[in-house]
Amino acid sequence: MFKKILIANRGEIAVRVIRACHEMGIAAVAVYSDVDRASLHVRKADEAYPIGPASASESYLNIAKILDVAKRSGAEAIHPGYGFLSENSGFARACADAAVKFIGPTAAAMDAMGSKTKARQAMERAGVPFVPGTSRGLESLAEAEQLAKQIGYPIMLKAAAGGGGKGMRLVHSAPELRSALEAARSEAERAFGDSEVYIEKAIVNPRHIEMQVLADQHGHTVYLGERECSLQRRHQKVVEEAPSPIVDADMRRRMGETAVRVAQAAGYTNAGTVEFLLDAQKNFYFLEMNTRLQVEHPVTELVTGLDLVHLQIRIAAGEPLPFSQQDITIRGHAMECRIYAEDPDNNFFPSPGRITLLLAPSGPGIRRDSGMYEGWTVPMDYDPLLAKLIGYGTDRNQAISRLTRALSEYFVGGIKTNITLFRRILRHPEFRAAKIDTGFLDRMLKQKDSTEPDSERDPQAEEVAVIAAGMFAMLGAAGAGAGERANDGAARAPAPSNWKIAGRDEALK
Ligand code: MV4
Repeated sequence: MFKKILIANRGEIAVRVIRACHEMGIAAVAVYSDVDRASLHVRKADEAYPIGPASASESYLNIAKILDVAKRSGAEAIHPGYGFLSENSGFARACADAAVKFIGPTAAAMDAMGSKTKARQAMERAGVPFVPGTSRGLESLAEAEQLAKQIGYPIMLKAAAGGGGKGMRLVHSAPELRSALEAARSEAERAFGDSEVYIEKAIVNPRHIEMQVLADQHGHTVYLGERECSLQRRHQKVVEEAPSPIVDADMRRRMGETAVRVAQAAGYTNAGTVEFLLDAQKNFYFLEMNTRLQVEHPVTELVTGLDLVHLQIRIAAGEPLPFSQQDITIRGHAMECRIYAEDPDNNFFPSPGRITLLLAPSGPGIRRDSGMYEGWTVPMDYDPLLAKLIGYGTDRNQAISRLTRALSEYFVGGIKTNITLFRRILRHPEFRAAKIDTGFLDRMLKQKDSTEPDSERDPQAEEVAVIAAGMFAMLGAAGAGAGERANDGAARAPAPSNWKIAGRDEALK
């Protein structure tokens, strides 16, 4: 087993991996950019090395600097987390060349999944169902017109090098095709330096369900069940859960076995995720494979009882999987909220800044993976994911009620977060009934929220409340009538808790 691992990442995922290292008796090496000197992952690691300025391309994406730290620190392996270099096959190759173990798949397996047209060709050979369409780049508008007519509108144009919705265009009818093709091509060229675009039948308001797989270096591949990831906004996931409320045991087995075939066709090792789109008739289609540990991995950990990061490390060290498919069972229900430093009342505008007060929830069935602490300043240079709050229960309703309770305990002062948004999602009748597809959140955000008290909905009322709270703080809690309320409060609605008032008062300082 490794004695020392370098974590080539920051924030909550770096903290998550450091924790696994420490549980396994492995020393953890952090790297940090100039603006991350005081970040939590640096504080939790056993050693930490600066790797350059805030700009990711000069720090967390700089392969030479990271490998230099690996050499100087004596780290035998690198965990890339998610984002940054995690799906960069050049980095995996550079690690191999430097005799440092990359905790993830081989560069070749990453490349096999990197191009969507290549991946579709491989899936065709492996007999995996994928969305009808072509598996090679479009040559001309005339060819696109002919194929679209065969497949039937609506169709989707996608960049072969794409992912996350970039270079993707939904086309409803033939007259739109020319400009959509031009737009998809130029977006793909700009984003990936590769203008290859292919065509797929569009699935209208699909569900997005993904299957976790694990493969060791001895030819064993297993699936760990699915995650429902349909709740997203602009290709950014917001809430994920496991199991998916619409997947039954038979469908789980069929999807799982398909995911294992996908992984085997790519010569995949370590942890990976196979993404599927589900149509209204519950047909599932292979979409793409993510060759990394995903943000939402904790929901799978909670319902399987497995630790994916421990297993990633053990697989990378050459150990065989310590269980087989029959040993894996799904128990209970888990749901994750992604806490972002962004303002849901102002078009989800990023909200970096200093965290003046942090009241963090815990209690039964609650897991919190966080990269923040009180007094820390959230930098504006990176993804705004601050923390993940995960609820676990015997069933979906219990997971939701625990999560709702924990959200009401969560208070992050000094910056805006999307915590209020989750309260709205979790009590939405359609969400409660699990009627969620990839269009749910946009539809909900367009609706007027009739269940929200006026004070929380009306931005002006909020401003008034802030001014009132400011005056309250200026005058001091005693002088402003905290005592009076204790005397005459009985006649009115229940007075807000003095503890809550004191906490919020503190946040205004
Ligand atoms: C699709 C689709 C419908 N039909 N492909 C969006 C991100 C990229 N990974 C694939 N995406 C989609 N591909 C076909 N043929 C709808 C989406 C899509 C989507 C997929 C997963 C999660 C959220 C989504 C939001 C909008 C569109």
